Amino acid sequence: MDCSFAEDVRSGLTAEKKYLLSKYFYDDNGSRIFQEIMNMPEYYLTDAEFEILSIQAKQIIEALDFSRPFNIVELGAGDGFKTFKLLEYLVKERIEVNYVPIDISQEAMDMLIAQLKKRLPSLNVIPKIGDYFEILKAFKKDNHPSLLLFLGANIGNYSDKNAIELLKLFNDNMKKGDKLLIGIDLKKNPITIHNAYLDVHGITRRFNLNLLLRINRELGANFNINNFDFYCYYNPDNGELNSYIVSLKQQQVDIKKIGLSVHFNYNELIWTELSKKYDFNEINNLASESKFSIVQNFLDTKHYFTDSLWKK
Ligand code: AVJ
Repeated sequence: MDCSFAEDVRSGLTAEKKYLLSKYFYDDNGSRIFQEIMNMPEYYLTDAEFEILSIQAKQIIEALDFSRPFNIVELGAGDGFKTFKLLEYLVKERIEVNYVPIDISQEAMDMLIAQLKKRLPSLNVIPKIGDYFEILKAFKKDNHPSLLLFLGANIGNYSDKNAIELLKLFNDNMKKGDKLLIGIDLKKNPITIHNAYLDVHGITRRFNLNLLLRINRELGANFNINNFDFYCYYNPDNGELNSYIVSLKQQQVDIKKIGLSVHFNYNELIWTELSKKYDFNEINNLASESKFSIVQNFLDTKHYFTDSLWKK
């Protein structure tokens, strides 16, 4: 069992303001619920990015200005659904690339490889399971230029300081001239954002409460999820969408495997996630603080989302 999960749960639930880390949402059940989120019409992010990569594949590849062949290294490839359109374009145009999907889930990777074998049999795929930076390091030594993909607005989960730190690490592991295509959710009508996260179907609620079920299963806890609810709110002043689990009564939960009893007050919150929305000033700042220059922003037609192309 992952012992850092145990330690992170302990730190989070003994803190003055309780929290759980959003990276733990994605166990097998959580990943399935996240698929459901991406399929909701309210969750505009997936459609917007899919549109960008479908309609503007040619423009994105041209803006790279890379010699061939080149590498496309995708951080957190998941099911590869969004990237498919970009890869399809490359195959169709006979542009020679090495596609290197990186993910922590072997199950997701096997599915991705099977799909690509079937639908793009001529694509050269080099799958990697494991640590992003170890794998990136190897491509820093490669003779061919690399495009890093960090899609899906994952950067939104990081605080300003942590985002810059992560992007600097990417930068350190790239060659001069390598590029990064990073998916960023933009500030927009707050009602649109609100509806994408506090969804009427209760799917995002299930996604959050699944984390308590994971703690039950993996750490022998006795959370009763009927005694908890989900809440999130968007602050248009700073672009922060913060998510919480709410304790619906005063209660105690025992987490057997880490020998911890946690007391919850009536209406006490557990903070679970930041999903930060950006404007272009903030994007410029993020890029320059992490030593990148911006080549071009590729937006969807509604201007909800950008795939921002940066150069080292
Ligand atoms: C996968 C981190 C981009 O923050 O929008 C979706 C996760 N959380 N609904 C996001 C999520 C609630 C998602 N990211």
